[in-house]
Amino acid sequence: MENIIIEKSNHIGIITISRPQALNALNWQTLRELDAAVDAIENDKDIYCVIIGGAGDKAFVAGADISEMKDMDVFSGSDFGALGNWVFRKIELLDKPVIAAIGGYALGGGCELALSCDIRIASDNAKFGQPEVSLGITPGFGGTQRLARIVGTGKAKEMIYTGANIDAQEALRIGLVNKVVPKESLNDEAMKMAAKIAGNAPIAVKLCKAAINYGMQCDIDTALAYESSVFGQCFASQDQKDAMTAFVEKRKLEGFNN
Ligand code: CO8
Repeated sequence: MENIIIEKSNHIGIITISRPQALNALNWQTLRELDAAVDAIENDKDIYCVIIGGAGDKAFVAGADISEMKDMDVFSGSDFGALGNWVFRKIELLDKPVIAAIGGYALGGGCELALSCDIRIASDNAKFGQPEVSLGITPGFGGTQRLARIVGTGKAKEMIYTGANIDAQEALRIGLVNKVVPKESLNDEAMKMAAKIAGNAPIAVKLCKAAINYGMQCDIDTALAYESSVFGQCFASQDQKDAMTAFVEKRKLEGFNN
């Protein structure tokens, strides 16, 4: 891969989008590589939590690649939008939590990539925006849908209609990000949170993600029935046996084995 770096450390998978010459903008190639990277992470059962970041401290991702989009027509534009939506939905549905570590600009497709992750940690120099209408297009990688679900329709419409950027503190205030940290400690903070998640029972964490995602799309009774079913499934896992036995025997559990 040319524009994506995959690393692994202590059950944490790290995907870095690295096209510094274009502030990590997503072109066809990068989206295809990201798709393959997500597949690789999904297939690695030794990875329990994932971090997605951008190379350098200036940008997470400065959007979809404008120089490639400039000459697209209705067909290639639709295909490009569909590829982005395919990859971001795959991230959203990945069977392990994904943390976006957002250092610098997260604009257009970059903001949309962050929105498809479970948790967003921003550096204090981060800037978020959906500037598509200033370029004659709509958000095309899920922005009109996920932004409204995360920050509410009023704020989402303001950001999308004005195309104006907001800073990290405003993103925190409206619930777009979970946490803002000094830019020097962004990677450490993301690793710390990922390690905390990866230290919990992987099957339970995976089922929590599935239950929250599924429940947000259906009525409360269906959602609660789904929660009961995943709760029940946990009792088939060795993790549950080990963790509860350790608690009752007042000893520290050394780790989960699934
Ligand atoms: N695409 C391509 N190249 C980019 C992009 C981008 N999105 N962003 C930055 N670059 C390139 C610049 O062209 C420049 O290249 P070069 O050095 O060769 O001139 C290099 O990165 C550095 O950028 P700047 O010199 O502009 O750096 P500044 O610090 O002056 O500005 C900004 C940083 C403010 C981030 C500025 O680069 C900018 O405004 N970038 C564009 C941001 C943007 O509008 N993003 C949204 C794009 S639209 C989108 O994402 C739609 C997603 C859905 C698509 C669905 C398709 C159907």
